Order: sequence, then C-alpha cells, then structure tokens
Amino acid sequence: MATPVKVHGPPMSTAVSRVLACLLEKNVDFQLISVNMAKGEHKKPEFLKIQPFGQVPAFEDGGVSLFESRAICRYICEKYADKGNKGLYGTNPLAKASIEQWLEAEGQSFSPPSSVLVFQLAFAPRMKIKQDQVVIKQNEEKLSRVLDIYDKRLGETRFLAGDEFTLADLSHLPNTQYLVGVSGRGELFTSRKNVGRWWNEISSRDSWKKVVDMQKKSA
Ligand SMILES: N[C@@H](CCC(=O)N[C@@H](CS)C(=O)NCC(=O)O)C(=O)O
Repeated sequence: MATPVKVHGPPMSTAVSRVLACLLEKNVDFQLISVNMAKGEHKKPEFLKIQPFGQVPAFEDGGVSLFESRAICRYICEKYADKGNKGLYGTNPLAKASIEQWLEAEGQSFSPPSSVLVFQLAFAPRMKIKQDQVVIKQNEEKLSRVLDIYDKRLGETRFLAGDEFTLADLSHLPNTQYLVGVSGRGELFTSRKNVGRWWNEISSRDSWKKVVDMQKKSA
C-alpha cells in the first residue's frame, strides 16, 4: 500500500482546508499532522524546513515537501490524475486554462477581500481582537463587486470554469464557509441568485462536508 501523504496544520485554517478538500475529492489517503499554532509550532526550525514562511499548510509526499495550498492542490491533481474526481483539474488545454483563469480570479480578486473579512468577522472575536468596522465595510464593498462578476458568470455556466465542478470552485469553499456559516455575512452570497445556487451546490459535496466535520471536531 502507498504511504499516505502528510498535511501539517489544523483543519480550521482556510488554506489547510483547501488541501483537505482536494485530497478528499481525489480520494488520496492522507495523514493530518497537528500543528499547535497557539504555541507557535509553525515558527519552529523543524517546521520551517518544510514551510519556510512559517505558515500552514505544509505538505509531504514521500521525499517531496511543498507549501502554498493552491500549488499543493495542483500537484495533487496532476500526481494523482487517475484517482477520484478525474476532471477536477481539467482534461484538455482549454478546460485547464479556464480552471486556471478562475483559480487566478480566486487568488487575486476573491481571496484578498474575503480573507480580510474572515479574519475580522470570524477570527478576531475568538482571538479577542477588536474588529475594525472601516476595514470591514471597505472589504465588503470590494467583495460585492467581485461577486457581481461571479453572479453574471454563474448565470451562464453551472460552475465557474464551465459545467463541471473543478478546483476553481473548490478553492472558494474555505473562505465562503466562514463568511456564510460563521460570520453572518451569508447574504453577500445568498442574495445573488446564481452565486447562491452555486454555493448551495458546491458546499453540499461529500468532500466538503467531511472537511466541515473535521473542523467541528477540532474546534
Ligand atoms: N497563501 C498561503 C497562505 C497560508 C496562510 O496564510 N496560512 C495561515 C493560516 S490560514 C497561517 O499559517 N497563519 C499564521 C501565520 O501567518 O503566522 C497558502 O495558501 O498556503
């Protein structure tokens, strides 16, 4: 039997949960290795050998170690092309280009304002950090403009990169889960007809439901 790949980090982390969702979609065995961030384990020399920026996740597959959740997901899809959901990263150049286009939109346009909101609305209260209402308002406005573009696109296709669920959709799950589920900002998504329909569909996948369960168990 193949040795399971290793994911270092807590499932509560958005970046870790992106990798977990990808592994579950691809039906790749993995071992989740706990990193106690409250104790600063992610800044220790041992951890910095596999994640030099001192962030989670770090990923290991045999002798290979990788960081950056989106790069890790691309690797998993390529390395385990024949396992699980085979269309997750596209099967021809045009499908791949469309997935890449929407992965870039996620990383460059969706992630910056949504990550600020996840921190301000979901994590700051838990960490007893004061929320900054000006920052919240600015980033809600930025995210709204992005979601207007998504709503138009999702009126034309079932998923972002076309009519199949792909890595591009998956990559949006972690931040959206916090905004819809925890922060009470669900309306940003559900008030938009096509975005709301898309969110219901992508968040109902078995792979994502398992990740949410893992998050609840580790909370
Ligand atoms: N772009 C990175 C972001 C990683 C990241 O920001 N991880 C957060 C948790 S979601 C972290 O480790 N924060 C602790 C720190 O930066 O010290 C990725 O996608 O892997």
